[in-house]
Amino acid sequence: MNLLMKYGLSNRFENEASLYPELSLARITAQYRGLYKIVTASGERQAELSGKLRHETKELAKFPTVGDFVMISPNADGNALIHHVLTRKSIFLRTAVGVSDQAQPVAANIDTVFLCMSLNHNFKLSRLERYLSVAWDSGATPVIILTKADLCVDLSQAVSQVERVSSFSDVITTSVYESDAVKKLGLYLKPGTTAAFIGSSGVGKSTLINKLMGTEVLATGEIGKADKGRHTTTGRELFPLPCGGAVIDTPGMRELGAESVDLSKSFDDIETLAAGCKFANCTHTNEPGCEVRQALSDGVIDQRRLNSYFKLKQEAGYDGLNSKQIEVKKLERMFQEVGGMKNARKFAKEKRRQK
Ligand SMILES: Nc1nc2c(ncn2[C@@H]2O[C@H](COP(=O)(O)OP(=O)(O)OP(=O)(O)O)[C@@H](O)[C@H]2O)c(=O)[nH]1
Ligand SMILES: [Mg+2]
Ligand SMILES: [Zn+2]
Repeated sequence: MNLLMKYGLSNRFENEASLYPELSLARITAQYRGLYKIVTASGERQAELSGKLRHETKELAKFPTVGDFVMISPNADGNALIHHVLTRKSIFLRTAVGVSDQAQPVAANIDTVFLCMSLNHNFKLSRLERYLSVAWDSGATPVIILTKADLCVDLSQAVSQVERVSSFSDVITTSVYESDAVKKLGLYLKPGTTAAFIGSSGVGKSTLINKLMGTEVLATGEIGKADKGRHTTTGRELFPLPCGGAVIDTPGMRELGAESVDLSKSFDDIETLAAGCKFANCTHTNEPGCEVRQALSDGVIDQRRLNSYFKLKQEAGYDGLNSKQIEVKKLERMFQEVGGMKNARKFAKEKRRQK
């Protein structure tokens, strides 16, 4: 059997790989100091970038990362050489620490992002909103996992709070003391799919993955340790699961950059209200005919959620822009590498015509 079938391989990638008959298909399972751990049809091995690929890749986000399907050739020294990265179906990015303006790839080709938050003192709705925005932007579907349900005093209240900020996502609660986690998460882990676990250190990501694997493969740690800034999981790694799907474990991410966030999905209620404001450039602070302020005074939305919306909008560099302007700004960013605003305008015009 092709080993890659256990590692989330689907037809889409098999088809694209057939365009390179002289190379073989592999998936990146881990990455450390310039070296990659990959799995091929027949087994695991190490790989490095070909000189050409390294030279031609200008953007940090375009470098191969965990979850990428790549085309390789054997190399004399035993390590394989990576020549191409197959077209990604999704990419989870974070703003790199210490490298300004460059987004760093966290995981590629993920179908589901399990956003984990624990129900004890890690519980913070604004954090979840931020994670949700970044997740929607990745192209994968976020599913919210509230961990450590055993430590929560009022579970139904916590869940309804979370449901209010996550209109499009499923919400799941788990606890190590209950055995149904595998069943709950298994729904999202069909063969040929990949899920990534994202969330602060110590919320129980590796604990859940161990449960899914049915063995204690991964080290798990004490939350006290994690609070002091140490992570139990130190690198990202992709694992095959008995149920057929593949999962990526990640270390807790301190600051997930809010770069290029999709506000329309995680704040769809506010964005919908905003569309009805009297002025197209309404800032929802003191303008007459503001639907957002109206909803606030009617108790339809609360101040905390509105503050999160403002904060995220500001951080994303979209402060003071309405949703149409945000779209233009996004296009601008998207097209920076392929010819700038001229192309973006053309693209936007065509898109408008299609509507
Ligand atoms: N009470 C309780 N503790 C849990 C639960 N799940 C995990 N823990 C504990 O929380 C601690 C951290 O769990 P990990 O799985 O290592 O957390 P992690 O998210 O992988 O952390 P990093 O690898 O640092 O990002 C461990 O001591 C676990 O035993 C739970 O449902 N209830
Ligand atoms: Mg871990
Ligand atoms: Zn308004």
